[in-house]
Amino acid sequence: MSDMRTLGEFIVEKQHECPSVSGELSSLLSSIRLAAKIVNREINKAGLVDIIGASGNENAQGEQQQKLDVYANEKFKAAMAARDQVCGVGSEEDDDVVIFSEKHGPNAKYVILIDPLDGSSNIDVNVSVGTIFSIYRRVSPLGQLATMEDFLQPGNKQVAAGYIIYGSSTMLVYTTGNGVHGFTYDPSIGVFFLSHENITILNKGSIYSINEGNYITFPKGIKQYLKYCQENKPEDNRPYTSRYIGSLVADFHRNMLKGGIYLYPSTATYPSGKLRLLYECNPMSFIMEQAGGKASDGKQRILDIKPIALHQRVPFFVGTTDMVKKIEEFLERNSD
Ligand code: AHM
Ligand code: MG
Repeated sequence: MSDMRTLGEFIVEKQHECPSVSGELSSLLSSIRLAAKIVNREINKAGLVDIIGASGNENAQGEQQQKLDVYANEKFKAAMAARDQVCGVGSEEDDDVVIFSEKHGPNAKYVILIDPLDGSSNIDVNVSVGTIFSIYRRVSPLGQLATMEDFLQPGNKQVAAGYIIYGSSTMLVYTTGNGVHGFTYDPSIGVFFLSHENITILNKGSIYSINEGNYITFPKGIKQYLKYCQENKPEDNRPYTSRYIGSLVADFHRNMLKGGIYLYPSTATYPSGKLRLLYECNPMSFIMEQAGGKASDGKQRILDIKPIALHQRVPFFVGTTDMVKKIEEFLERNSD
C-alpha cells in the first residue's frame, strides 16, 4: 500500500497546515470517528441480533424510528457530551436541541447538527445507510448556555461537515473547507485509512437520482427535466442513467464519485421537499461545493438559506454543477 495515512494522522496534519482548523475541531472530529466505529459495529450486527425493527417510538417528524436510529443518536450525543468542544447538539431524532449545561458545555465553542442514521428504513433489507454531520462555531458568548441562534446559522458558516456511509465498506468523508477527503474503515484493526484524497466531482455527469414514484405530483419543471434526461442525445451523454437507492448518503456518494445529480423536489406528501436543511442538505451541500459541484433548492444556493427552524425541509438538488444549473433553468422556465 503506497499511502498508509490514517484519519487520525490526517486530521493532525491538516490542523498544522490550515490555521482555520483548531485543535478543538480536530478533537471533535476524533469523537465523531469514535462514535462512527461504535455505530458501525452495531449496524454490522443488525442481521444477527434482535436489534432491527421498529422501536415503537416516533421521531420529531412523526416517522417510525428504528431501534438503530435511537442507538446511533445516543452514541453520537454521548461522544459529544464526553468531550469539551461541543456546547449543544441538534439531531433529526430529537424534537429540540440538546444543550450541554454540565462540565465544559458553556465554555465549548462548537454546535453540531446531526442525522445519526439516515435512510434507516433500509437496514431491514441490508441496504447502505449513513450518518451526516455539520459543525458550526457558536455565535452566542462563551461562558453561557448555547442558544437557538447558534443552531440556526446559514450553511455558509459551517466549519466542517461530513458523512459516514455504512455500505459494502464503511467510509468517513469530511471537509473543513479545504477539499473533501474520504477514509475507508478496516474493521480488522479498527482504523480508518485515507483512501480518497481531494475528491472532485466530474464536470460532466450522466446519472440522475430521484424517486420517480412521485412523478405525478412533481413541479412541471422537474417533469420536463426528467424528459430531458431521458432524451436520446448521445453527443450529450443522454439518455442519462437512473440510479436511486433511497438512502441519501449512498446516492450522494455514488454521484460525487461518478458524476450525477440527486433530486428531492416538492411532492404532494412533502410540499417543501422531504430533506432537512440543517442536518441533511447543508452538510451535503458544503461537501459537494468543496468537491467542485453545486447545491440548490431550485432557486438559490442551499448554503445561503437563512434557517428558521431546526427541522425545516427544503427542495434539494445537488451534484455536478452543470446538471444543477440545468434544473434551475427548467424550474425558472416552468414555474407552476
Ligand atoms: P430519513 O431521514 O427519514 O431516513 O429520510 C431521508 C431519506 C434519504 O436518505 C433518502 O434520500 C430519502 O429519504 C428517500 O425518500 P423516499 O423514500 O421518499 O424516496
Ligand atoms: Mg434523515
